[in-house]
Amino acid sequence: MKHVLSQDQINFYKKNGFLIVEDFLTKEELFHWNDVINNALIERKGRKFPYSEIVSGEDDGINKDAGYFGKVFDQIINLWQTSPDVKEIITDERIGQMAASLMDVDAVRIWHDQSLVKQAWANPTAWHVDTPFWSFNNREALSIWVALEDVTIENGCMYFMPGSHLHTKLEDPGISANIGDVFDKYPEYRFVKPVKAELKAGSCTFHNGLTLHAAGANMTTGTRRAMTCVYIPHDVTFNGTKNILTDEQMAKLKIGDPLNDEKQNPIIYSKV
Ligand SMILES: O=C(O)CCC(=O)C(=O)O
Ligand SMILES: [Fe+2]
Repeated sequence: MKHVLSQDQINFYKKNGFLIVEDFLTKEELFHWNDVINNALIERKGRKFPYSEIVSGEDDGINKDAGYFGKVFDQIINLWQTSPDVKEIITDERIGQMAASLMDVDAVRIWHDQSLVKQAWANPTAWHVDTPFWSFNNREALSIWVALEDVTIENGCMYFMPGSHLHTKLEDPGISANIGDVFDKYPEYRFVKPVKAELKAGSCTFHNGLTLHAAGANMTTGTRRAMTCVYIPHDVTFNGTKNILTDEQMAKLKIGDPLNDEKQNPIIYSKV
């Protein structure tokens, strides 16, 4: 694993809100990640969360664009909680250290992981920011996005709006089927050229949750498989948003409480 980031890479990330790390995983590591993630996915049988029977895509019906989002990607969340092997790769202290240096914090918690598979002819992922979906207000929280197979323009690579993390807001701008709707909220980016992130299998990106990003449609007969995980500063506090929290956790939490449940959001890296 290429886990040491140079100062140039950190500076690039801070300025642009994303970073591409080529050949992040070795061939052997990539093989192992694919193996354990595939097994974990088989075991989950399509259930979106570890603790509920909702099948990925089926909760889509409540949305005005019913049917559309279920065909953007299969989203399976917190595989680390149902697979010890996925836990080992996704809570790797070295990834935590990379996240800490990009976020400029002393300690890092996992928020949630997710497997994102665009099936053949999947719809594009509309332009959006991530942070407004999460249960805390924080401008540093980020995601790693690891390509488990070659990711190209044809099968739905990601795109980033450089520098947008410095200007977007924590309030929810929503997401809809129209890929460009978010630019009604951020018109200053409507005509900015995005950076595309085609990745060889085993390469990865990091992106700040406030960076405007999107992904293309899958115009191939194959899949586009990625493993992603959100990492957060260790000391974020609850803002009232449910996101991936369980009903039991929601019942206990008050706005302003620390999100420090070691079962749900363990610390995976600490400087001291
Ligand atoms: O994989 C995709 O299509 C989108 C991923 C994404 O939005 C994210 O990781 O935050
Ligand atoms: Fe996103």
